[in-house]
Amino acid sequence: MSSLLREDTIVAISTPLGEGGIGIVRLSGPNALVIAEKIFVPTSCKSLQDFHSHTIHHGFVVDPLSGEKVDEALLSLMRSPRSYTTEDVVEISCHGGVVPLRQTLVLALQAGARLAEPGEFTLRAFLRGRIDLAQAEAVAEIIRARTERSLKFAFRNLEGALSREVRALKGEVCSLLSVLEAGVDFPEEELEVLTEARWEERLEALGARIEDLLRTAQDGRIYYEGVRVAIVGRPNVGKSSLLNALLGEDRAIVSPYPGTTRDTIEGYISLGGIPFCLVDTAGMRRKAEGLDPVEAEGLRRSRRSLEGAELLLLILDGSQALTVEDEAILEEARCRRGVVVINKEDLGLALQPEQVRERLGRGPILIASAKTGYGLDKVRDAMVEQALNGRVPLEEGAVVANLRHQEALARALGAIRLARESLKAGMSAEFLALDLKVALETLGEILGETASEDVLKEIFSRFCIGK
Ligand SMILES: Nc1nc2c(ncn2[C@@H]2O[C@H](COP(=O)(O)OP(=O)(O)OP(=O)(O)O)[C@@H](O)[C@H]2O)c(=O)[nH]1
Ligand SMILES: [Mg+2]
Repeated sequence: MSSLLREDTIVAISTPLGEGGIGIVRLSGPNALVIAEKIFVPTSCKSLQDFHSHTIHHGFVVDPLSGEKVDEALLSLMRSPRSYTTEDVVEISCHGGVVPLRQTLVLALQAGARLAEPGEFTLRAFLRGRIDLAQAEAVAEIIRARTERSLKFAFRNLEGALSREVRALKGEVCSLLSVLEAGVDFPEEELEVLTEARWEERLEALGARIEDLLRTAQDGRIYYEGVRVAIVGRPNVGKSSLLNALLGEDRAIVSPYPGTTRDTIEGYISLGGIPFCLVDTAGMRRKAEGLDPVEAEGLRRSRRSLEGAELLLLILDGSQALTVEDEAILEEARCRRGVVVINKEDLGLALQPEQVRERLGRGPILIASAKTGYGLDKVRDAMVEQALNGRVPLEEGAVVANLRHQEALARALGAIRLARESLKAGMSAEFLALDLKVALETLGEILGETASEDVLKEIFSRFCIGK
């Protein structure tokens, strides 16, 4: 870990590159002030060294060699240890253009700073002990959050919801271990300190708590990763119209001619806090013969979308009786999660939900009109319900959103189960202790206490530069 914690001063542009109101160049490290002093001239003409922590100063970014002003800017100063990294941090808010930001960055580099690696500011906050690894990862989750709900989960973890839970689990494992170790020192009293039944109970409760946490990973994932929905149906039933109506924009071409959509078209919406990726597809035809190569490729893509989607939005034309093509698609959808929409309600219904039910079995069948908007709220609700698949929305507590955490928890659970088996098999206390130590170490990985340098590098390389 020590080789990752370097004593130099790093710099990066911390805002996205492009045109914006402002852009920020951030410096962190023991020489942050010395370097900033070389390239920033405050209008007050005071020395930066005299500025109090957590103050903002107007001035100019100046090239120290030519004395030329590069940009007008505001400088914020956060002295160690009350800063993001716990080091001295200086942030220069420039005008938000690529050139002023790049120039300021180059001047800082020439003045002795080193270009920060991705996530290095957050890495320093972690290595210097301001946050643990689970919290550092929550920072990346906040930046990547795609809905309000996933942001809420990530924020809870930044505030330490997951870390507290993991620490509590570690505390329980430690307490069991200390009892065991006392027993090892006095073999004749082995396990007597706690009766065997009490051991079973405690191990079981521990396992159940880890299982609860793991369950939030499954339930939480859809809020982070979203749900892929394929809009399928035969040509001309109104798939693209429904995509447009759900997105509230004119995304896909709609026409009265069957075979309008040839390629797959994607759009994103957030429903019930879940990000949905809607994929409009080319109408499914029974026979691929007689299609031109573009249509044939469109059909192949439709198939791929149908197979790759977690949810189907199967569209039928309600103004017509079921066709052989509809039946074929309904047959494929039988074993899939999804919502059937009987569309074109405004034209009068020639197709009743019962007729669809006979062919489908389970799953919601709704009547709607992409044209008038009739029934679309019910379609949205049904999509959320199907996506949740009987799970209740997660209202409070820690939510595991990260594969690394999930994997570590699963290993810890495995170790606890092994411990229970060792106990049942009447193995000696050493074996039990071994399993518990594995659980302890694995839980420590989540907080970063026992994470290797490679693991840390891997995690922080996925951050953006300047974070
Ligand atoms: N009256 C009425 N017409 C609709 C409705 N939905 C779609 N249409 C019409 O049906 C025709 C086909 O609509 P599209 O959305 O292009 O159908 P599609 O399923 O995407 O068709 P392909 O891309 O060819 O597979 C268009 O003329 C739409 O205006 C509806 O709810 N009511
Ligand atoms: Mg279409």
